[in-house]
Amino acid sequence: MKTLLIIDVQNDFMPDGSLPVAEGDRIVPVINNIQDQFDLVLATQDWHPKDHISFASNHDGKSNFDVIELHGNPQTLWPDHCVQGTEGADFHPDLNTAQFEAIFRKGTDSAIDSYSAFYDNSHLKSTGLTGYLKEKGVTELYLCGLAADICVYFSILDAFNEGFDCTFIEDASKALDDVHLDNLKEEMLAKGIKVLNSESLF
Ligand code: VGL
Ligand code: ZN
Repeated sequence: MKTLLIIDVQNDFMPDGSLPVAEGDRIVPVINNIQDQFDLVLATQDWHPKDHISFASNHDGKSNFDVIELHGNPQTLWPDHCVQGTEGADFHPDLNTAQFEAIFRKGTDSAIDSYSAFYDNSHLKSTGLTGYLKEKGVTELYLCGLAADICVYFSILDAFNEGFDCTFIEDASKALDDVHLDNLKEEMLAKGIKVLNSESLF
């Protein structure tokens, strides 16, 4: 079953949001256009409590984009974003959500961050997505969304490690840092993850 997993196409990651991804809004029509090419369409939302550990505002003396150590791993401190129930956490208003069979929310525990749709950053807790996909009989997984070099990338990596056949849809995604994404693309291709543009889905 051919499945599309749309990562974090939320207002706070749009150019006028609190953690803006340049041209993040440009992918919305691209994603709307490809949904009919899939048997199953799923989405994620970054969904943080206000006291979330990834917010610089919750650490005295720290600034946005500082990096601290958390559970032995580096943790970037972000501007407050995607706070549960706020407009910033909503999907972009033009994103067609009618076909979403399920929405998985992540980053809901104030004490741990979760870039991937599958696990938190320290692999302590699962979102249940692997079990859901396996029960549905999903084998081929196509991923897109925001930010390409953070949450999309870590979701692809976990999906690949869980044994799914993974494809990154490049023009339906935008990165916080394009140079970083170029390096990650090389890494993904070397592992056997496919990279394509949406036109090849038709
Ligand atoms: C994301 C940084 C912090 C993302 C989420 O969706 O890529 N990035 N939280
Ligand atoms: Zn977040």
